[in-house]
Amino acid sequence: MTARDPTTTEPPARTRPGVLVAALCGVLALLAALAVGHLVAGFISVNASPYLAVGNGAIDLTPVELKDFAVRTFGTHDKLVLLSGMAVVSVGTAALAGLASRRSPWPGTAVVALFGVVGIVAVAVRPDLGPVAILAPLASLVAGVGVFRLLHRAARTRSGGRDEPGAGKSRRSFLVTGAGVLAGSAVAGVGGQLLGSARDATASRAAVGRLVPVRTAPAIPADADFAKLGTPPFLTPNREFYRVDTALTVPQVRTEDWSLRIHGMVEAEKTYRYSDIRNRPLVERTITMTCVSNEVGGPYVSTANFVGVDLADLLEEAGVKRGAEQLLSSSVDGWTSGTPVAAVLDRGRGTMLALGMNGEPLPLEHGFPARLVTPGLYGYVSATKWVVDLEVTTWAARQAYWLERGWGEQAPIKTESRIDTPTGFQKLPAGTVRVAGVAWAQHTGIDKVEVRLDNGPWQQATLSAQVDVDTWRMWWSELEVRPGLHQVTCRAVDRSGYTQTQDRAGTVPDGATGWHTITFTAK
Ligand SMILES: Nc1nc2c(c(=O)[nH]1)N[C@H]1C(S)=C(S)[C@@H](COP(=O)(O)O)O[C@H]1N2
Ligand SMILES: [Mo]
Repeated sequence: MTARDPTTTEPPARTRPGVLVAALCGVLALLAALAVGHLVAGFISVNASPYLAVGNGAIDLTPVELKDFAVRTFGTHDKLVLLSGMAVVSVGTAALAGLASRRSPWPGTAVVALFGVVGIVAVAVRPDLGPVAILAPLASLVAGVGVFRLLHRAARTRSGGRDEPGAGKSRRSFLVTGAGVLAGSAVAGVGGQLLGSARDATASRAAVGRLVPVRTAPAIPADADFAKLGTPPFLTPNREFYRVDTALTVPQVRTEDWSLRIHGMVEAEKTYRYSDIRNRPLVERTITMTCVSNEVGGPYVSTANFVGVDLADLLEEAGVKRGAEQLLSSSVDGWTSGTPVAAVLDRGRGTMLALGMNGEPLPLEHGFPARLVTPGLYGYVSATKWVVDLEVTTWAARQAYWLERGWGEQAPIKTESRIDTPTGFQKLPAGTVRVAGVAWAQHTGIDKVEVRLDNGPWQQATLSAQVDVDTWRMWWSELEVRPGLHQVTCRAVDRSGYTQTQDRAGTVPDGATGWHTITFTAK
C-alpha cells in the first residue's frame, strides 16, 4: 500500500467496501425500493405494492401441481409461505448484487433496476389495476437505484486504507446514510400501510347493518350434528369457515363503489348497485360449500346460512339468449369462474348472489360485498367472491381462471365422507371406541354412512337429522377394539343409490375420491 500525504489536494480515492457493507448496500436499497413502492401504492391500491403484485403474479404463474401441493401442505398459510419464500430469495439476491458491486456500482444497479422492472410487469398485467398503478413500482425502481448509488458512494468514499484517517470518516458516512435509509423506509412503509388501510372496506361493512331475509332458512334442529361426540358443529362459524382464493391481500370493495354488470348473450345489459340488491326481498339458504382442492379427509368443506337473492332472477331480468352455456363471473381482482347457465337458471338448485353469511354481511375474506354460491358445484366453478361482472357466454368463447390451468369445466361436488374422531394416530383405551364424522353429497343428499374396523364387515352409522340435500350430514358409530394398532374406514351412500368409490383420485382435475381411513392405537 502506498502511503499518501493527507495534505495533498487530490480527490479522495475509492476503495472496495467490506463484504458486510457491500451486501448491506443491496439489501437496504431493496428495502427502500419496497417501502417507497408501498407508500405510493397506499394512494392507489394495496395490490399495486410491488411485493404483493409480484406475489400475486407468482400465484398466477405457479404450475397447478405445485399450487395444489401448497394448498394441501400449508393450507391457509400457503400465502404466508409464499411471501416468506419471496423475502428470502429477494434479500439473498439483493445481498449478492451488493457483493458483486464492490468494484463498480453497475452490477448492483442493474439487479436493483431489474427488480423494479419485474415489479412494473407484475403490476401492469393485473386486471384490477389501472395504468396509474404503474407509478408504484416505478417509484420503487427510482428509489432502489437512487438509494443503491447513494449507499455505494458512501461506502466507497475513503481517502485511503483501513488504518488511515479517512477510513473512520467513511464508515461513519455509510452508517449515517444507512440509518437514514432505514428510517426513511420505515416511515414510507408504515405510511403506505396506514393510507392503504384507510381505504379498506371494514367501515363500509359495518354500515350495512342487518340483512333481514323475507324467507329465513329452516331452523337447524339440535340433532343436526353430534358435536359432543366429535363431529364439527352443523353451521361453521364464519371465522372457521374454510378459505381458498388466489388473493394475497383481501380485495377491499366498499358497497358504495360496488356494482354488478350483467352482459354478453342477453337481451338487455343490466347493472345493479348494492342498494338495488339489498332492497330486494332477500332469501336465506343453508348450503355446504366444498373446494375441489379438498383431499380425502381434508378440511375444505364448511356450511353456512347465506342471505341474498336468486341469481336466476337477475339473469331473467337481463334475458338470457338461446345458445348461452356459460356464466363467466369475474371478481374485482380479475379471478374468473365459469358456471353452467343451466345450473344457474335451475330454480331447484338455488344459485345465489349472496350478501350475507351466518347473520352478518359477508366477511371481507369471504367476498364482501357480494359473492356467488351454487349448491352442488365445487367453489372454483360456482362461488366467485368480490363478484363484479357476469358475462353470459359459451364454453368455447371464454375460459375461466382454473380451466386455463388444467382443471375440469364441469365440476359437481363428489359424494364423500370424512372421519373427524378419532384423529390419526390417536391413542385410545381398548374396548368401545367411538367414531364420528361428516358426509356430503350436495344436491343429492346422504342416505347412509358405513364404517368398518380393520377390513372387517361394514356396519351402519347413526345419521344426524337431514337439514337439506344441499348440506352435509353428521354420523357416529361405536366399534369394539382389542389392544393394538387399528384402522377405521368410512364410506357414504347417497340418495341416488351411489356408494362412494374406493378408487383413489387426486384433486386435479375435478375433485378427489377414495375412502377416508384413520389409523389409531388401542391400549
Ligand atoms: N374472487 C375469487 N373468488 C373465489 C376464489 C378465488 O380464488 N377468487 N376461489 C374459489 C374457490 S376455489 C372456492 S373453493 C371458494 C371458497 O370460498 P370461501 O373462501 O368463502 O370458502 O371460493 C371461490 N371463489
Ligand atoms: Mo376451491
